[in-house]
Amino acid sequence: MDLPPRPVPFDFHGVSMIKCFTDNWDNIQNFKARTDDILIAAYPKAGTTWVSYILDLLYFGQTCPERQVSVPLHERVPFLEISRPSLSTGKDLADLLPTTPRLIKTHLPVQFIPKSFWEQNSRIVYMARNAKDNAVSYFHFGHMNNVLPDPGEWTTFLTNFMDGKMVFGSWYDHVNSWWEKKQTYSNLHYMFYEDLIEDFGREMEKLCPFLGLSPSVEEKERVSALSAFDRMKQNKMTNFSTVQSMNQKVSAFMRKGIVGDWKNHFTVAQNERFDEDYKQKMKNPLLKFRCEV
Ligand code: PPS
Repeated sequence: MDLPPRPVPFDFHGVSMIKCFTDNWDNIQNFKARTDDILIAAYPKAGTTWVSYILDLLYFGQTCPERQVSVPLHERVPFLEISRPSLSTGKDLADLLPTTPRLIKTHLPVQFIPKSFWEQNSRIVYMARNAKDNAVSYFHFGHMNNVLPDPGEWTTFLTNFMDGKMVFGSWYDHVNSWWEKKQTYSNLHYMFYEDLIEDFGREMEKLCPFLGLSPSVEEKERVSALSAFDRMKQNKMTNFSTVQSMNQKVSAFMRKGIVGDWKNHFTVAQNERFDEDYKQKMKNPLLKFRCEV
């Protein structure tokens, strides 16, 4: 079967984007957020799906068990900015969500978030992942998902990552500007993938009060068990096996789910160059990432 040609990124208000995330722009910008909406924001491949599933289980795991086995996670937590021919747009799916709260996913950099989220003071959970593992995950995803530009060879991809020539722009700008936003917008919970890997229970103790939830010990254990990597990888509702554009024979969506896979990809020279460049771009001493746990 012939695959459709890969899209070519273009500059969109200073951020590298592709058409399927900008075609529905006016409708996205006019999205009517509600006070009780929860926006799950992350740079691509930072663990968006993991957080989405955790929130979905916390809110609806007990009350809507049938949804858990019949509706894929990407429909329960629509991707706000996506618009693909002959499929409902993420914005329309979000509008039609029957749940309260509505859980909505986005990869948009902070300056592109529809203003109604700020006006409504909606809760936002931001997930960040260290740049090296994030780049590796994005590289493999680019190969398996034909909606994205061709990532090319690893060396080229890594240079493009460092130059911010990625769909949704620069990782450095994304994590920094969301971090800055947290200083003035208190309804934003900033999480790290590495922390969640290291101590899931501890991170739940921070997340649940932010969400206004106080699940029982048993409920927290259930969420922890169901959202474990291997369980999500086996679960057809969370492993994206129903999404046509993804060729999971090339690389699984639930690929490795670890901290430190970058060591299997970066050469010593690439790592040195990356670290040097990183120091120039990541000057805020309060925003610290861990590349191993
Ligand atoms: S996307 O397509 O941008 O929304 O991808 P995203 O969900 O942000 O990131 C995918 C990576 O997250 C890993 N993942 C997990 N890791 C640990 N535990 C759990 N439960 C989990 N769920 C998803 C997924 O495996 C991708 O990372 P890599 O490194 O490629 O394995």
